[in-house]
Amino acid sequence: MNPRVVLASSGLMMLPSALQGEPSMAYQRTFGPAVDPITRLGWGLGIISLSVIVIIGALLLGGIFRKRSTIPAAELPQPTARDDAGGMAWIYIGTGTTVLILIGCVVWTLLVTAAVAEPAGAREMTVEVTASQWWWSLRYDNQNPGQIFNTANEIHIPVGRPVRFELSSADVIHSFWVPQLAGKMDVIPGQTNVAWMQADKAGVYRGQCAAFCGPQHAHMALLVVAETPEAFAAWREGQVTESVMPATDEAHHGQLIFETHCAPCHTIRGVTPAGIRGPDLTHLMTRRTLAAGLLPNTPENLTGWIASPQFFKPGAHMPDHILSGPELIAVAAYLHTLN
Ligand code: HEC
Ligand SMILES: [Cu+2]
Repeated sequence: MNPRVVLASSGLMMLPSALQGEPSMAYQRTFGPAVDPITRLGWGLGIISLSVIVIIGALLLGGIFRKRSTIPAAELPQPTARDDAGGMAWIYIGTGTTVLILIGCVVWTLLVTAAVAEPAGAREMTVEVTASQWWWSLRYDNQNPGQIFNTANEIHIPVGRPVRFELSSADVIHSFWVPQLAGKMDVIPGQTNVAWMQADKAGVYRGQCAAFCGPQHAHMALLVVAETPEAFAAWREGQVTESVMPATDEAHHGQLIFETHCAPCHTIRGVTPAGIRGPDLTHLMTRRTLAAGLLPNTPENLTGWIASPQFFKPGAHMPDHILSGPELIAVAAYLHTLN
């Protein structure tokens, strides 16, 4: 069947209301320690620039609309040396003020940049982030190799602890930005940039690629879930585990179809270990969204996405698959077991 028909008949077209109803999607407006100085700087520079524009605009308008003398220029008294000196004084004052304001802005910017470059405390852990068109691959480092795991698009961090990020790109230039928690950092092919982030309050914070990286750039979001250290430890423990054999026949049938069609690109640890072109799906069902923040992770959206990723995200590097209806349902049933 035409995927559009499947989507329309399954209520998928009503995405916005589906998003609103999801309690976990209630984004919070609280910040980490790096954000206050950056926010103050942003507002400060904005207000200074705006004041300069307003003052210069007012002077310009004043000059344009000032009443002009009707006496012919030749009959005007010649300016004296004192008048000239007064005029020059204004030029010095104007230039001097401009230079001072600009130097002030530079110094302030440098101080803020230096202040937020490093966290106050020791960094809790390192997450390697690899940006691809148009999703985020995540690898949680650990001294114990058995504790290292991959996931995608949803970063979990413990509240109140600084986390280090090593950012690299698999294709073009991207930019890693979670505005409520930290400044932007470019993600550049062939280079590893380091950033850090700390959330002082539990919550779900939305991030977004902030450097135009192709047609689906706007749909390259990520979520940062900041949670208590206990909840984080529980999440991490779940993520480390390998996938278990599905219990039902249908899901098992779905797994076989997955191994044929999807394994070249997707890793499910314990089942299809080699796919790296698409997100790691080992614990897909623990994630809140699909396709880098594009769709809430509901059963309807998951089936719709497998049926036609190109309908939702034209140009995304996952092809539409020609699966029969029963095959589609079996694959979806299998993915539902990936907790
Ligand atoms: C050619 C490589 C490729 C193949 C084959 C492929 N995918 Fe994907 N898949 C991707 C890419 C790339 C993405 C990320 C798309 C994006 O968000 O831009 C993705 C995303 C997904 C997602 C969303 C994951 C998330 O966390 O957002 C699911 C679920 C998924 N694929 C399932 C499947 C299934 C099921 C199949 C087999 C029927 C399959 N894929 C076949 C490349 C592939
Ligand atoms: Cu981008």
